Amino acid sequence: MIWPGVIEAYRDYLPFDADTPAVTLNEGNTPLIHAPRLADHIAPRAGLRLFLKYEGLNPTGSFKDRGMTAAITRAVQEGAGTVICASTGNTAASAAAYAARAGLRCIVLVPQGKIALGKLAASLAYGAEVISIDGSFDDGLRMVREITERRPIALVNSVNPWRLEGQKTGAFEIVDQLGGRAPDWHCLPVGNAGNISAYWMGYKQYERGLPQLLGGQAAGSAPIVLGRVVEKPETVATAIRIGNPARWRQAVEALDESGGIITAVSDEDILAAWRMLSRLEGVFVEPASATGLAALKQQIESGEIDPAGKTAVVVLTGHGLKDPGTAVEQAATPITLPAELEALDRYLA
Ligand code: AN7
Repeated sequence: MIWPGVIEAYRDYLPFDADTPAVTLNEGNTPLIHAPRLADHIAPRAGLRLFLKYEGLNPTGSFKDRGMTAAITRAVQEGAGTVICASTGNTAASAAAYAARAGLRCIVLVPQGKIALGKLAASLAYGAEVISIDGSFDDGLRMVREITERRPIALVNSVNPWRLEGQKTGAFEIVDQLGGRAPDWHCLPVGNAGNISAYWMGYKQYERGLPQLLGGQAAGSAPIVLGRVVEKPETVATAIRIGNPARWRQAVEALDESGGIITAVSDEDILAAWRMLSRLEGVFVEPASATGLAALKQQIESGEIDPAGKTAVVVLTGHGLKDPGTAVEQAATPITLPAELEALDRYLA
């Protein structure tokens, strides 16, 4: 069977009519990878069942595709000709791809110099008009919110409720993949706070149990943890370099309802978690995507989370190839040898 994408797969749970044609790239159906080596590393001998929801395997390399299929399907239904978003990169790439598929004009605003190379490359390749602004994601979001009040352009940031409708399907898949019940802990990075809000909607709607939510923010961009807007957010995890999340209130509600935790993790801990994912389990993600794991490790170490016999799912939101620059910076330099057998033999000695 061909996986039809998240709208067809879960249409009964989504507010689309039966005959609305989906704009889809067959997103979703991403693997839930069992990670016993990693579990042993962060919680030795605790019997933690740890799973990685590898959202980097979506068509444009991030979880954004789940929400974008819904937002673009809706935009087409409403007769939009142009869509716009502000983005730290992944929303831009996803919007650009689905807009291309639907034949829509796509405009994306990105913070100059703060978007990872793979995201810029993809947005341009899909034919979006990429506008680099001398400001932050938050500045861009304010601009696109205001311009869409003034002009007939569809806003496809996660302030658009259809984005959350699509993204909540991640919760349905996790429950299905775990054999019909929610995990004990659901861990993920928090930037604009759309995804954590969407997952909570999904778990509640599916009615197969509720997890406790664990959200991780980068320490230099942690408005929800601090309880105040961060004017100049900074972090190596550029995807979540966001100082004033649009879904702030909804995320706090979800955290409270679930008995969850939101915590800040240092860039150093994000990169350590990022390295663990590649080296212990062979799963390459972009730095922001490791934030949920860094948060889980921190909370186990501090004793806030008891891992004994628990099931935890860590959502890995974006693929490692999104940010090759950081990956190369963080890695050892490749070894250089003459093209001679003896040189290789000496190296191996
Ligand atoms: C890899 O692309 O905000 O809390 O403009 O790319 O739902 O915002 C990206 C966010 C986590 C945070 N991981 O999710 C954008 C953008 C990755 C991301 C997040 C993002 P939200």
